[in-house]
Amino acid sequence: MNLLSIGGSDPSGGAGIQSDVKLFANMDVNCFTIITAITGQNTSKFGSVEPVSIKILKNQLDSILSDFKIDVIKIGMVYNSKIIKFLFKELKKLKIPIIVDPVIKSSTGGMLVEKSALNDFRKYMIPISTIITPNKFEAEIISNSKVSSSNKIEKIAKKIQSMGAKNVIVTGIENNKNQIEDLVIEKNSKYSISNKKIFKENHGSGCTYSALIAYSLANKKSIKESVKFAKDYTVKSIKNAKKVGKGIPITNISIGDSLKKELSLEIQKFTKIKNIYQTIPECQTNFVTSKIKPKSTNDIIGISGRIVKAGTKVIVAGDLEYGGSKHVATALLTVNKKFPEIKSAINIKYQEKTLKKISKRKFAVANYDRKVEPKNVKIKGSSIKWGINSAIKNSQNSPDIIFHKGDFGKEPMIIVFGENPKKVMEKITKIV
Ligand code: PXL
Repeated sequence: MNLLSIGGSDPSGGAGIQSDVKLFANMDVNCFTIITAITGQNTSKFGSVEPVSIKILKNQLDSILSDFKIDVIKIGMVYNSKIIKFLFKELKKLKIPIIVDPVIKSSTGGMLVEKSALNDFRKYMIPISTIITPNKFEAEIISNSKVSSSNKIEKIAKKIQSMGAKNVIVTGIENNKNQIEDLVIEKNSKYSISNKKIFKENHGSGCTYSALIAYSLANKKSIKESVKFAKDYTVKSIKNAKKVGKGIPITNISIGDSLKKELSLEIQKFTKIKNIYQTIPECQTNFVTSKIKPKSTNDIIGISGRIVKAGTKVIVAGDLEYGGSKHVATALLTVNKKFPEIKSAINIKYQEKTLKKISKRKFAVANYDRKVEPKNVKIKGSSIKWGINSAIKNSQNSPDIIFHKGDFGKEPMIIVFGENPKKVMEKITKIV
C-alpha cells in the first residue's frame, strides 16, 4: 500500500511528516512524503518556519506521482497561500482520496498556517477534502464561527461540509461525562463515537489520528470503521506517549504484526547465545510461531530461509513470512491440534549432551522412532505429522520437547515447543 503524506517537517519527530513516516513504517506501508515547510521545534518550544519554494514543491510532487500509484493522500501543514493554491491546482485533478488535517497551531503554540492564508485554506483545501479532520478549535477557525448554545458543533461541522468537504470529522469534543466525542458528518448520515477521556498531555495525537484514518481508508474500510480504528489506536498512542525530551511526551504507536515482532525479537536473542552455532543441525534451524487456531502452515510465521551456520556464527537467512517454514511449522501445527495453547517451536540439533540437560529439568518430553515409520507415510511425505502424532498420542500434557533419533539418511532432531516464542527461548536457554 502506498500512502502520500504532504506536510511540514517536525525535527523532533512528534508530529508532521516524521510522525507519519514512523507510523506508516510500523504498519508495513510505503510512506511517500512531500515537505511543504521546515519547522524548527522540539517538545517544549516552537522556533521558526521556512516554507519551501513552489519549484521544489512541484518537483517533489512530480517525482512521486510519476513513479508510484498512490492509494490515499494525507495533507497536514500547508502554511501559506502559494502552497495551498499550488496543491489545489495539482491535486484536484487526481482521483485519489484526500484526508485533510487542518492543522493551525502546534501543541507548543507555533502557527502552522499563516493568518493571511486562512481564507485560501477555506477556499481551496476544504473542497478537495474527501475527509477533513479538524478538532473543535480548528473547526471554529476554518468555519469562521464560534461554538455557542445556538451554534452547536454539529452546525459548524455541517457548515464545513457545505464549504465543500465531502465528509467532516470533528475530533476531541469534550462532553460533560468525561468522554471525548468525535462527530462524523458523512454525505447522508451523522453519528458520533466516544471514548473515555485520557488525562495525558501529548504531542502528535492529531497527526496520528488523521494518518490512521488514511491508512484505514486505503484498506477499503468504511469511514465509520476507520474512525473507530483511528480512535482506538490514537488512544493507545496517547497512553503510550513517551517523554523523549524535556517537554511534552510524544505519542507512540506500535501496530503491525505483533506475532512477527515477538518472533523477530526472540530470534535475535537466539542468534546471540554464545556458541549457538553448535546447536544448529545439518538441515539448519527454523523458529516459528502461530496465529490462534492455525488451519495450515500458512497461519504459521517462520523464516523463509533458515537460521544457518556460517563458521562459528549464525545468520538469519530470509524473511519472516507466513508459510515460511514447512517442517517445523508442520510439527507445530500437529502439536497445536491436540494442545491449542502451544503456538511456537524451534528445531535444534540432536545431541546426547542436550538430552542429558533436558532430563535434568522438569520438561514434558516425548519421542518417536522413525525406524518404525510406515512405508505409505514415507511415500506421502507426511513423516513429521505421523511422527509428532505418534509421540504425543498418549500425552496428557502439552510437550516441551519432542525428539527422534533419526533413521538411515534421516538426521535426528530435537524440537522445543512453547506457548509463544519467549517461552520457547526460556526453555532453549536451559538446555543449550
Ligand atoms: O500536529 C500538527 C502538526 C503538523 N505538522 C507539523 C507540526 C505539527 C505540530 O506541531 O509541527 C509540522
